[in-house]
Amino acid sequence: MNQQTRIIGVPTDYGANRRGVDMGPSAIRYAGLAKQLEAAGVIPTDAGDLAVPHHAIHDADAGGENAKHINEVEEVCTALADAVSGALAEGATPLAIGGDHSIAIGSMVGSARDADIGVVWFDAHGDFNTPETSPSGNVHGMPLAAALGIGDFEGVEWANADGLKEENVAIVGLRDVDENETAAIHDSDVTAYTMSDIDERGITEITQEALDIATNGTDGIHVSLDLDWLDPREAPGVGTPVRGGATYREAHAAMELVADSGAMRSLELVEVNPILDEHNETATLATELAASAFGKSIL
Ligand code: 4U7
Ligand code: MN
Ligand code: MN
Ligand code: MN
Repeated sequence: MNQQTRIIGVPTDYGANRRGVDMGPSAIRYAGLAKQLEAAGVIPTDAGDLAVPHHAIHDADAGGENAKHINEVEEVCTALADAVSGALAEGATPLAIGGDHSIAIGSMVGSARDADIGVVWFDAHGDFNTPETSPSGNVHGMPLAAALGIGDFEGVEWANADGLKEENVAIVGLRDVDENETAAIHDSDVTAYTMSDIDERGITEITQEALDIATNGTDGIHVSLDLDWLDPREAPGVGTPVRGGATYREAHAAMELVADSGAMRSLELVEVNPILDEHNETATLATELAASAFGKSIL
């Protein structure tokens, strides 16, 4: 029987500083996600969108300077964690579509609820801040630290991913990291690869090494794809673009290696901002990369 995948829409922007990323799920569906997944040979079902609390005046009421909208983020991530673990329990691979990257806390907590997991994190950014170190207070810059229970996140039950260890986390594609994040990444057992590592050793070797780290002794991996991992020329529709990112072919090559690993238990596509996009091309790219991660092949 073909693999089932369950699309879970998470239309939230509470973790980000830009409005519009909450429209990501619509844009990604409209770009043809279900068709792409079918082309990859998987059977998609769509669970619809999770309910996201409504705020009429979003920025005037951020609630908590150091971690803006943390209560809303908790509410959304708790619901997503249940949806992710529920899909897994029913034999479907959860595919969360965001939404800003704070949703990754929910994905990882849900994916690691009844299993030991690894994580491969494709991103321009470290997402390793804590409320204490964050220069912005935006939670989308904190999900890895949250899931690993670092700093202020230690013992924060809703945010900590129980079955995830630092030594099974690999970040790929870094090129914009805050000073405090650099120190925290060095202090941790997380492995991080910069764009320079990709320049020197090539996307295939780096991705394979990241997959080896994430699969080592685990039951499977969560793959987190922040579209700002790609170069802004390929993916202009993101809130925090950084020049010098992965090319179109490098991104596909990496996702094809993910598929070859046979280890992916959950996937998320985040940070697509349709307001900043050009003709929905970033959302379209997200659907194509998801297809590659699920094993779409040309011949
Ligand atoms: B994304 C930043 F300060 N590090 O913490 C921060 F540069 O999910 C950016 O990777 C975070 O897009 C980017 O706000 C979060 C900033
Ligand atoms: Mn608010
Ligand atoms: Mn990110
Ligand atoms: Mn990013």
